[in-house]
Amino acid sequence: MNKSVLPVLIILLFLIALIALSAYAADFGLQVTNLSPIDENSHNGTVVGTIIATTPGTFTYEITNGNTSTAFAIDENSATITVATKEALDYETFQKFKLTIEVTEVSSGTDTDTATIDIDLNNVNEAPIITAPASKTTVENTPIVFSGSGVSISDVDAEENEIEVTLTTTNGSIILSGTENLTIISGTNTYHITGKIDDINAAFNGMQFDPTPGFSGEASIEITADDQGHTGSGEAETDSDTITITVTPGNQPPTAVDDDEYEI
Ligand SMILES: [Ca+2]
Ligand SMILES: [Ca+2]
Ligand SMILES: [Ca+2]
Repeated sequence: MNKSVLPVLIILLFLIALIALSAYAADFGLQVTNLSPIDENSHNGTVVGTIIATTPGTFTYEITNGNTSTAFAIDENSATITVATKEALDYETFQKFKLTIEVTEVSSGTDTDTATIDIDLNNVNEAPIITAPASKTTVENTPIVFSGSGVSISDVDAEENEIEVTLTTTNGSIILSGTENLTIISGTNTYHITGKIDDINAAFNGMQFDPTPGFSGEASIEITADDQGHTGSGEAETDSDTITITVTPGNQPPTAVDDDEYEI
């Protein structure tokens, strides 16, 4: 062997040994207990599961990977995993978290083992959201047209399922901009609309409110949305909103006067 290579080789072997000693991957017989899928949006502090080291010793625990948006916390002594950020538990974003837990034996300070645990989220039904202006103003006998996203419905988990929207008007009536793919049952000043959200929003884009002819004063459109339970566990969820419409008096046509009253 070339004599100049020998010192380099010795140093390399020394470094390799040092690295091996400084982080010894031990086997603590790690087990996960009480782990079960949890509902999205679970409150902070909800217990998710516990890690147990089955070999004798005292250990500390730390989440080292997979903890997106600090969704979970682990008690470094008891190894109990809990929800830390409920907003991070969003089924529509993540259905599963895969956490890496590093376990260190206290007396050595360097002996570590790792456990990987999968935490599945359950979908919970979340409420629809109505977007609508709080108020509008128009002149007597003059319609209001809601264009663009002036009035619209959203629901993070309704997907392609049908929801139900009810419009109730006072002192006026509604004309939808379309009825494609929708089931509509109309009554006196009420419209029950069933369909997919995209189709309902298409019908709302260009929707017209006609004040009752000759009426001035306060009118309104009340909107309620019921997601029919789509999708996830739990009850059907609803939202409601009211658009207050001020109808101002318009120019009145001249009133005919009986000429006889002015006869001299
Ligand atoms: Ca969600
Ligand atoms: Ca959901
Ligand atoms: Ca929903």
